[in-house]
Amino acid sequence: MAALDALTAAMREVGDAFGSGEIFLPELVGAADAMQKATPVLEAALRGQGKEKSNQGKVVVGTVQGDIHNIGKALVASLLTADGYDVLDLGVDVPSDKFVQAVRERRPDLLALSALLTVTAQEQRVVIEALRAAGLRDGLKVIVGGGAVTQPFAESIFADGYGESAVDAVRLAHDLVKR
Ligand code: B12
Repeated sequence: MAALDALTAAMREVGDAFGSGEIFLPELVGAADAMQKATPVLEAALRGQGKEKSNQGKVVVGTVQGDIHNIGKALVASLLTADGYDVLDLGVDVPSDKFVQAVRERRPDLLALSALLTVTAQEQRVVIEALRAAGLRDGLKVIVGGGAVTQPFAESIFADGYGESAVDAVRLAHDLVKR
């Protein structure tokens, strides 16, 4: 996971440099683009390592409505895929009804929600409530993460797990999904 740590640290550094006015939006977007291009390379390398795993369970991932941050969520999807999960990535800015529809049609074992903005973290609650209202919450494990999310927040919205990193997402999947 050294490559993952290096990429994540580099992106944080770029974010800090942007925040302090050292670099500007084109550089930030360029770094984000490089990071997104690195993700499938990392996924392929991880898949080639160790024993081939498959059929670990079905997962749906997405960044919640109002939030267009893709990189962390894409890493979560890639690491889970590399670990043998069958992952459907719904993308970014995903409304709650789209999550509900995907869960209804696909019947995943796990739903992974990402939010990087303080304002959009609340959307994770909306998704969980919409799933409950649709009668789809029982038997489904929901994990949450992203810079705007904390363990106490995850507990307050009745998520089944919180992870600080994409590696945590894989650990949570192992713990929560029993096939
Ligand atoms: C890159 C970036 C962007 C890019 C996104 C490009 C893209 N295609 O994704 C662009 C330039 C588009 C962007 C836009 C904006 N951004 Co921005 N952005 C960032 C930045 C610099 C890096 C985010 C990133 O990719 N990090 C690298 C990845 C690998 O880390 P990560 O996303 O945190 O994900 C890891 C973990 O969180 C975790 N994880 C993530 N999801 C999940 C899910 C689960 C289930 C689990 C278990 C784990 C998990 O695993 C990942 C890998 O280990 C951050 C700064 C920062 N320090 O985070 C700001 C930041 C997130 N942005 C911010 C803001 C405010 C915005 C804008 C609103 C700016 C504006 N005024 O327009 C817009 C948002 C528009 C919108 N509606 O979404 C703020 C959010 C503040 C807040 N708390 O609300 C931040 C923190 C910057 C700051 N310090 O102010 N941004």
